[in-house]
Amino acid sequence: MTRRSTSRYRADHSSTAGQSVPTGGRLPRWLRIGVFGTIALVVAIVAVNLVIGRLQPPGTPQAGALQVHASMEGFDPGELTVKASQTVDVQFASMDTAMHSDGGGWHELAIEALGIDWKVGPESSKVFTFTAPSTPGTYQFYCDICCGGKANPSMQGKLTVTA
Ligand SMILES: [Cu+2]
Repeated sequence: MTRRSTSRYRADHSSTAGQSVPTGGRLPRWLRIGVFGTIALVVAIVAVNLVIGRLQPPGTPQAGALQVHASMEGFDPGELTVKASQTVDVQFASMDTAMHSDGGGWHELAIEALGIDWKVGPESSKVFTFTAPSTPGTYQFYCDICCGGKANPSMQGKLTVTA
């Protein structure tokens, strides 16, 4: 008697468990498709906005000024070339939004040897003027604000002063 009731219990238990697995914890198919579709759409909109944002630098580009864009990926361009003793305008822009938790979208372009330390806020640009040294050479520039600071290899650039 006890054996029978035990086996019966087991049979009942396993059958209900077997039924509850496919339905329990899963949303209906139409809802899953809807949720997936909404997420995919939101991701697509965010991606498109990021790309458009990257393509359009903040502020109107000033004629004659060298354009340097900074983002979490680094400097664009990463190499600048100027002539010795030349006075240069550089329009330095941050392509990142204030949403960046690391640095809040601020970027820097610093060359210690030349006393350059330019900082620009999120999605904005600023024109800086400097006079290149009279002797040719190369200078590393970097950003010390965002991820990893000065040690971050992507936030590095090179200024070449030609004769
Ligand atoms: Cu930076």
